[in-house]
Amino acid sequence: AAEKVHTGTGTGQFVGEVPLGTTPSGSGYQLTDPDRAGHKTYDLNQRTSGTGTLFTDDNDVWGDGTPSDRQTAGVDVAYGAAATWDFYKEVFDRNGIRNDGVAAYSRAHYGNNYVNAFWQDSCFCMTYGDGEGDNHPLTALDVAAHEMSHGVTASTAGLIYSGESGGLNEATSDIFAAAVEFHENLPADPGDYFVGEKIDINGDGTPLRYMDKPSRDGASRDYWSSTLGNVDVHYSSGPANHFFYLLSEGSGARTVNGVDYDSPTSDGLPVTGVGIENAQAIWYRALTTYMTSTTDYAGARTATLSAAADLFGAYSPTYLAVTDAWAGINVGD
Ligand code: ASN
Ligand code: ZN
Repeated sequence: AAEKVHTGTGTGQFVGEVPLGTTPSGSGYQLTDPDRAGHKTYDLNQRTSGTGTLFTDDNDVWGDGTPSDRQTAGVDVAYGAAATWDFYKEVFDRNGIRNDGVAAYSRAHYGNNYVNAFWQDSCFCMTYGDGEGDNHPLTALDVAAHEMSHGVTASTAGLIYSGESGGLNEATSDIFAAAVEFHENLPADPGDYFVGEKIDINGDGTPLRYMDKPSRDGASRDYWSSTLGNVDVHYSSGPANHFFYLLSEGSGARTVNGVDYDSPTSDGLPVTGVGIENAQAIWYRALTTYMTSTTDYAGARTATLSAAADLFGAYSPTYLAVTDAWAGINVGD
């Protein structure tokens, strides 16, 4: 990632010690990021509406890495928003969620024991709960990137949040969550093909979702089938997440960034990976140029093939890898 202009330093629960964009205010500072269109981070103070209060600090040293310090969650989510902003800007020259240069805003400490995080187009904002026991907050980097990417999908393809298009909508958020994490590659949270591995939502150290073999979570589908559209969108995302993993890294056993994966294919045929940077470029172009609100898995295949043809040439090795990765999840041949 490019060097970030900043004035503050924070310690999050998940990001570790990081620079933060802050703004002098009175005798102190506020958590308003001058380098990302003034993105603001608020403390909802356990409320469930409004914006609560903007995080402020007197010496520009934020959080202590524990959930008992209210600023800690602010550090994690402010950094997550900044990393996501930087990813879209640096990698795709996208200027904010809607590509209009306008910052969203973030709200931490929503409700009591609230075990979720969510994006809303209506406020152009994202919101984070403190999790079970108010100390497993939903504030990790991949969660932030997942939520903000719902805003990108809403302002581009507009994939309807049910049926196969809903699974593709969810997968798009998981795909860019992984991509942001790899792009940032923080020592405290290196890139991986898991979603939510830091927040320990299951209480046993397992991630929320696995992209190499989505059924590892006990509910997600690995492969497309004609009943996929009847499945919850967080599980019908599985085959598209699996497609993205296969296209990035290829099938079979592999260690990436220190993590072991073993990715099967529905047809038993091998897939050769093209790297996450090429795979994310294909998915982004497909999302922003070819997919529509009703795109299904078959449509996503043709959208990514059109994108791969634009970026790498029709019938190029990368284009053919896209074909193989879809075949690997039982879409096309
Ligand atoms: N955190 C969830 C998600 O982004 C919220 C939801 O169900 N939409 O998928
Ligand atoms: Zn989602």
